Amino acid sequence: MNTFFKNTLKIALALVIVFTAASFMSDVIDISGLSVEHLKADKPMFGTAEYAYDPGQADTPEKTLASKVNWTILIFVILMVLVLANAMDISKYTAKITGRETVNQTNVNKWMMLIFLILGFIGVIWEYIYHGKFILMNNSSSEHGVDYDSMFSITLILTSIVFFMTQFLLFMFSFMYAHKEGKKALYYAHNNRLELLWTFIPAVVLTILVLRGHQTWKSVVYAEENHKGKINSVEVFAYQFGWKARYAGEDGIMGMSDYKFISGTNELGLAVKSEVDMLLEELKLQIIADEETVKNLNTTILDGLMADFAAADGVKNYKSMESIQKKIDAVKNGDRLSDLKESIERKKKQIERILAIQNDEKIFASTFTPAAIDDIIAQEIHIAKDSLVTFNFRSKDIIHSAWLPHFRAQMNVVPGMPTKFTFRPTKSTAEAKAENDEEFDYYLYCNKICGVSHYNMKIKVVVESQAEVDAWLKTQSSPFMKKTEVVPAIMNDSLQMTNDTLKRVALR
Ligand SMILES: [Cu+2]
Repeated sequence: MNTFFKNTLKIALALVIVFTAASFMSDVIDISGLSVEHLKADKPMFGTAEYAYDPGQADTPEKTLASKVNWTILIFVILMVLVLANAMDISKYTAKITGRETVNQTNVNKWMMLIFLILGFIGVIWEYIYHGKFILMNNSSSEHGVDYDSMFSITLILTSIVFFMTQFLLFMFSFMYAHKEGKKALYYAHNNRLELLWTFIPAVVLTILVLRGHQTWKSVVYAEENHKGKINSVEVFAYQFGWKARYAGEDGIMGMSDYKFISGTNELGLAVKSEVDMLLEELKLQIIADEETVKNLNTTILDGLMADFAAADGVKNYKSMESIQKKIDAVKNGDRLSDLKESIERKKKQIERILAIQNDEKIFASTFTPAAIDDIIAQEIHIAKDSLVTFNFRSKDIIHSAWLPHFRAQMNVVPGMPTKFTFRPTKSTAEAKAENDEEFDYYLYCNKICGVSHYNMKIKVVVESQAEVDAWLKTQSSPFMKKTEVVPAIMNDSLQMTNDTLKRVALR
């Protein structure tokens, strides 16, 4: 009676610990994200409606109560306790003390094998049903995408067959041929025929898969070289955090560009002489201003900062005091000075490099052609259905990756290293809208985590007829076309403005 009481007490205590732990964990861990409800809605995976913000509903009292004991976590905790108990081999000690076997480990293991097999298969089939549609797609909007999709499907089907077969054999044999008292295991060391079979079949299958992959890869990578005749092209320029599209203007030639030419008014760094001259002037003025700051750093500038600090102190603006104090520290410990010197050096180098281009007659002539002046810069990409198009990629700052999921295309966008991708769109935006919904649109996304606003780095892609693309291009602006006509006025204004700003900066 005494032992029975003790055991009951122990079990009750264990249950209390388990429930407390489960309740605590379900409060701490939010598992609502594991729900698959949102996947059933049959929403398009990409487009304007993706990642729609769902405010959800306020928790009702019943819901709150239900979430107090989270059954998934409860089962997890129980399993953990079992594992720990097993690890500490509690049953062995009880067996030693009581003198009889309490748990038959062989039986436990054998049934666990079977349960694991069944639960595992249910899990895999569940995955296929709920997420399979995102993997086994056959709705590609590009020519090569059809091959790409079918390769993916064939690989998944073949590996699934092998997976189900081997897992079934592995766990079923563990269940069927578990240890039995008095029964000896069969020693079966080698079988040539079996070895041959399971070497030869995978070798053949893998060779076929790899060869087909190589063929498809070749057709994608050499699409441009293999095509005779004209290919449409668009330049896609990446920066933190967005994209810009550039098209050749009336002349049909895309002008030269260089990162050294990038300025506030020339974001893509096109080789437009007037713009580059303006940039040179700006850089020279900035150097003068920086040098002025260096001269006055420990006198007027430090005094000014001290006065600012005193003023902020007067009104007890602690936030402002803190930021001013940081600036004062930077002046005193020399950080500001080295920053300024570095900045001056950088600008001098940039001027030097630009002049090297301008002063070399040959390079100058090949760089500053009139081609860049009529180039069109757009906030959308329009491409013609059923024609090959080459996307030429350039990056302003860091590595991005241009991803066109509907066209099964992706290419790294690397600063200083132009990359490209050629493909043939086969489904117009209108057709894709009819297939999905009116909200649908193609997008080019950044697929390389490149900073805080990476998630929002995308540009709309429109597939339409060549005539529609041409009509759209007519509505787009060539920013340097208009400017060249009024350049002197704008240039003077801009220089005056820079001058004023610099004076203000220098005085600070
Ligand atoms: Cu990016």
